[in-house]
Amino acid sequence: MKNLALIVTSASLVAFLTACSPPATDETADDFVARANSELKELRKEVGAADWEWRTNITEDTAAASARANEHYAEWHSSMVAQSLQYDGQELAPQTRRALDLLKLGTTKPAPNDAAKRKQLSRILTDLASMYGEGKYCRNDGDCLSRPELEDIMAQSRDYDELLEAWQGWRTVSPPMRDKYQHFVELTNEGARELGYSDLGAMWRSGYDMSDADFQQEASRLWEQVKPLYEELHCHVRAKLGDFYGEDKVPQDQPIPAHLLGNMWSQEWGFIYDIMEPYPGESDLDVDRTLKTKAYSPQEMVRSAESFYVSLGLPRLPDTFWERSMFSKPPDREVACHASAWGLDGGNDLRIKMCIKQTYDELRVIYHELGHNYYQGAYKDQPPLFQGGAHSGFHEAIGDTVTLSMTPGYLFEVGLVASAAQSREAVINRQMMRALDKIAFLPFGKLIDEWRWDVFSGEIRPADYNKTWWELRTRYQGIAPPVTRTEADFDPGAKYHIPSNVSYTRYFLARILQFQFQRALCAVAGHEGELHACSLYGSKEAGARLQAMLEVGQSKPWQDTLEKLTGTREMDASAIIDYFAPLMAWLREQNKGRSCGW
Ligand code: X8Z
Ligand code: ZN
Repeated sequence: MKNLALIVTSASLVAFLTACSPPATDETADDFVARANSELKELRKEVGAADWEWRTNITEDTAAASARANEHYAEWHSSMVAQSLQYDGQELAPQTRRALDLLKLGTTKPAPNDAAKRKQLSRILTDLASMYGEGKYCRNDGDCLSRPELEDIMAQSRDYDELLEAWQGWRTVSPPMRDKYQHFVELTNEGARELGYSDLGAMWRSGYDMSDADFQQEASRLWEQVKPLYEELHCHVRAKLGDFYGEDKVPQDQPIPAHLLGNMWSQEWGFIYDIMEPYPGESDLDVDRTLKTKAYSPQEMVRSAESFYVSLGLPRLPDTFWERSMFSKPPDREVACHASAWGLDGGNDLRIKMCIKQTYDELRVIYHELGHNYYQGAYKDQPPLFQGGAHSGFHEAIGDTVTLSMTPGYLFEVGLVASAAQSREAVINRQMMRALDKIAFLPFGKLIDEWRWDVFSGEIRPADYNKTWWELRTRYQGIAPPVTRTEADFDPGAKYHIPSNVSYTRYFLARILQFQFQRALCAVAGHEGELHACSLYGSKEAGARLQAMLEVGQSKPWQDTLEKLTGTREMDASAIIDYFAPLMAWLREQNKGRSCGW
């Protein structure tokens, strides 16, 4: 049935587009691509500037200006894709064909080719993102808490009821998004169909240099590879939470209550390390304390991340980065605090936008964001259509790869911890801290788009948005909402990437790829011994190899780029499995006699 739908859709696409597109000109495909590149360059400047203004100062006016700029882009995009159809069926150089394919994929929110609908879509998207960015939970006494404040409670409180209030409180932000989200799905699906895709999910999945079916199979294969790691971690964490909160609160044969994992979305669990620490006091991993006692400013934290990249032989960030980035939450205006990296003006104007807090977790987010910036800076000489990650997972994986080098030895060397214990116990502690972020995240990273793909395909009906969300959360993550949820709630909307329409499989792939990259780069750096002990800090050889990959951008299929770095054309979880081998052996010991699963 699916195939038939596709054929019908592309037939109607041709009919629709040939009716709307300007007559074929004698512009060659190469000339057309050159024009697309030069127009794209200008348009990206316009959209980037408007979006930056809005995300760093959310007002009615800045939202309207961003909506207008995005609408303008959508109009250009529809028209260019229509014009590009004249080259279908022509024999073209592979790079020209690739550029045309990427042009078609040049939006994550395809608008219908109808001015009124385009305007509507653009406005809905800014409304949704503004609602998230401005979201607050107001108590009855009139006291209001922003998302970063609520996240602090989730991370620090160990009081069951206080955690529950913060968890529920943040989810009061999203029910008003529900109707808008449903409308967004209808409009973007219409846009995707006009471009020849069966729905928006199919369009997103087509950006991976393989067929849709193969891509879905790849993602499932990778999940099956890493699932045993997650199951061991889940089992142990549930047992320890049962000890801490009582087995009446955390029943040992049930999913874990979602508000006890130290994170608003239960996606990364590093903040409950204190409850999980395998060998208390065995190693100094308290970077938070150093950041506070040494009074690191946000700028200094960013400088410290930059110096890692510089140690690899990568360039310093430009002055404009330091002048124009937003490092802290301004007191006088609403901003979107969710961290992001910007490569404005074709990568010549790099910036980050964050509300940096003085924690190790945030330091790692800074490394992550700078990974995006170094990628953007490295591919800036590619034509605009090739300025992107080899695939979106590559873009997310660069900064994370670098964080894998923050070994105890590195942290000690740069003065962020007082000692670098090397005992077996210290290794297990360290691995536990890492696993609570890296392994805990895997099912979450996988399920978000599974929900969205089914929403876009119509498999999930709007009347079941919340129910299906929790079904997936429970099935994949083994967690459950701590209070009854109904369709009066819209819990997907309480996660940034849903109202902001950022695809999420990228993060799942990145969690696996970063270990593959690390293994390859550690070999280049001459590291011997266990993978978890490798730090690339100071390795110019590894840096040169990394830079060579970054410069290619999106100009080649990702398989080529991966092969050049790692010698293999397949994404593969064996590196993450190797990396965590010591902890897995330890967890299996701990879990003996426990009944795992949910
Ligand atoms: O959104 C992000 C980055 C910006 S690309 C801060 N991440 C995902 C999330 O926060 O949900 C990084 C890890 C996963
Ligand atoms: Zn990112």
